[in-house]
Amino acid sequence: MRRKVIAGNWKMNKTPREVRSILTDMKDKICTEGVDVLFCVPAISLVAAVESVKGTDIAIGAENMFYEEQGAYTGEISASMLVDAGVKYVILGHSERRQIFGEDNTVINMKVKKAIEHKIIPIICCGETLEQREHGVTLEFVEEQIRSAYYNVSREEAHDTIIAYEPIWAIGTGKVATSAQAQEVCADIRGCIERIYDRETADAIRILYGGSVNASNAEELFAMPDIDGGLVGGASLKPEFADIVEFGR
Ligand code: G2H
Repeated sequence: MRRKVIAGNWKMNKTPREVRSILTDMKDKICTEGVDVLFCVPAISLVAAVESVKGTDIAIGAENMFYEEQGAYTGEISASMLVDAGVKYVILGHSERRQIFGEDNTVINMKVKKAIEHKIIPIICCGETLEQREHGVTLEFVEEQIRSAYYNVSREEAHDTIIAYEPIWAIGTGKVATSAQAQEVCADIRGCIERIYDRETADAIRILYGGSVNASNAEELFAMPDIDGGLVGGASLKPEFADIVEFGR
């Protein structure tokens, strides 16, 4: 039985002061028993977020990081900086990073390896565009993203990683994938992990669904056998996030 993960992704929303105030308020309303709960917040608010949830089981994640250790990479943030700030997770390869900032599978693989090296749990995002879905190439496209992300990652290293399947056409659009559509791809991703490694690793890795998850659709999505929780954007900034967490317990 895999423990579910409910992760908020605040994207480029809220100032450090707002992050502190929202988390201070939310942390008492969220029950973390039996479920892993985390908030991924903008880099400038990571320290404030870690301080705000201190004393609870809520963890903080970053929304991105760079794959080099240190040096002349203006504007970037390293894995060691995240560790030092108390960050436990990092979202890698979100479609917004891929589409707006041009991150490709190779870059994402390098970031995955660097996060693992520093014992930060990567939440590796994948997902197809509407055009790809309509052309019937969803599974092969997502498989390619997964195979690349895990390139040169050992079975042991892969064990604690998390995958988030986020169909691009469902992100922030209010158009959620049906539970059957989400389950089909998540099951295929699990099959892909088994083909890369083995059954045990495939059974261990948590696969989340992301894309317009809210308190009305979370229960049905999380009941699917291969969906181990959610990467929640818009709804993670609202009080309904506590209800979404309840469906993961
Ligand atoms: C997908 C998701 C969070 P939203 O990007 O990663 O956002 O729930 O707003 O669609």
